[in-house]
Amino acid sequence: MLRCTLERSPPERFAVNGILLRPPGLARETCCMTSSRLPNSLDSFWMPFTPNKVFKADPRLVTRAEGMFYYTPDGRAVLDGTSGLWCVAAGHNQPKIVEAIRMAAGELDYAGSFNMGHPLAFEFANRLSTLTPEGMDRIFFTNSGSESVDTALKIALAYQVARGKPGKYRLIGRERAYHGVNFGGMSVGGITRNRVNFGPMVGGVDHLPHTHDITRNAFTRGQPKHGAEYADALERLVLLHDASTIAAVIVEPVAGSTGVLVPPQGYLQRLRELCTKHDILLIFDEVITGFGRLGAPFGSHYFGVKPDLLTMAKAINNATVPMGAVAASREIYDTVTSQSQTPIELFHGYTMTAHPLACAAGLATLDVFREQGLFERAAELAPYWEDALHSLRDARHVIDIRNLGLIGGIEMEPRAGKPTARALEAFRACFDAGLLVRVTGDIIALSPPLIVEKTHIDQMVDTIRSVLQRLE
Ligand code: PXG
Ligand code: PLP
Repeated sequence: MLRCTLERSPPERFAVNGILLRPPGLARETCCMTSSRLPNSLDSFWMPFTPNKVFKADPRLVTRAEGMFYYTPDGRAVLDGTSGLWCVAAGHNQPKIVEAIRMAAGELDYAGSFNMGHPLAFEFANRLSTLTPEGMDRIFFTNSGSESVDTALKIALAYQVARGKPGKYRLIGRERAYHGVNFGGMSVGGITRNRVNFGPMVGGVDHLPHTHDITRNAFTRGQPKHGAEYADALERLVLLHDASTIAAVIVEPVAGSTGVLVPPQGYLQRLRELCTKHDILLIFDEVITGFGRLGAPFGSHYFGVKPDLLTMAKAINNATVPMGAVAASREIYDTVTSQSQTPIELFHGYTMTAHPLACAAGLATLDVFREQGLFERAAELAPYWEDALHSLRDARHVIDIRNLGLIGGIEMEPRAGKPTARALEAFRACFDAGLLVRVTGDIIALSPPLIVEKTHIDQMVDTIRSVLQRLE
């Protein structure tokens, strides 16, 4: 196990497993310049979605990455089973993407997009619009998935106003959904812990039921057979609120963060039919399912269901520079821009919208996806991935396994009276055994870079099997 200790009295020293890593006396400024040098303190960084005290008492640091691997300060390779946080689709430190960022940084460090522009923004939007579902070719840039979600919700509301239906203001999310952490996304989201301490949320929000149904669907390969009828709950919300008050429904095509919930066969199609029937916009949150994760450009292509708005982030530029985007249908863009009562049609945007470095990285990323055929590769590997994951069916503690494209979820029986404890221990044990997994609840989630080899998949499954065997 990696053990980092910090000695406070000068000279400050940082040790991993007892090995002193930073020579005493090294200037503080030098120390902070690259990620390969270790910090002189872990105190100031308030870490997101992390038990800060626990982490800082027993930190796990990585200082370098390449291809399928992270490297710890002592040079140990850790196989990345999660593409970072579902985002490094083309593998780490992809040379072409790194070079594109270097070049862009030396040419145009920053340019805003309020009333001015730079070529990379338009070029990247044009390129992205060739990848999005047909007709969804108007692109609004943000800096994260959370911002993409809030942007999409605001566009949905602005569209209803622009078409003369301001009474259509309700937003429908789903239980167990993750739509980021900003107020809009948190409100339509359905993960209780992410909501409880943050007040009354955005008004006019309701939720569909989630589709997780382990009693009927456990150990399904791919899309479960049972549960398309969960979409019919929208009819009940329409009865309750009336369609004339509902602006949009937002769902993740495959719910990722909550623990890999694959949509039942026919569910998304049914939801699309009901939204169309009741004149409600459908938003697909494709922050995870976008960019080849399912072996197609977007989940929309994979499922053959077209939303009206589509959010993306993460793999948009291989997670090298913070960026997200919303793709809107031509109809939505045209309505909002032509019906506006004011010169500015949408009062929304970010200082960093379409940052030059993010766009340059995005253009290079799309090149890499195409040159290496990574979406096709994901589709070709998916059956091997499915077989490998389901070989863990008889592993200790496992009560369900789910998969689609290059996504996998392994659900464990929670330890009596201590939910999530087993998963957290599994995470630590896997890391120490050289494998990065993600855990949520008592579920191990996997989403390797699309460059993954079969030998890596075997290593993931072998490591997880032996970790589960040892775990109480
Ligand atoms: N929508 C969806 C569907 C997501 O999965 C967001 C929005 C928010 O994106 P940002 O970029 O603001 O984080 C997400 C993010 C995990 C994990 O381990 C998942 C996410 C983020 C961090 C960790 O499951 N999803
Ligand atoms: N807060 C203040 C005081 C600001 O001036 C701005 C932007 O100008 C923001 C927040 C929003 O920042 P961003 O555009 O990066 O989302």
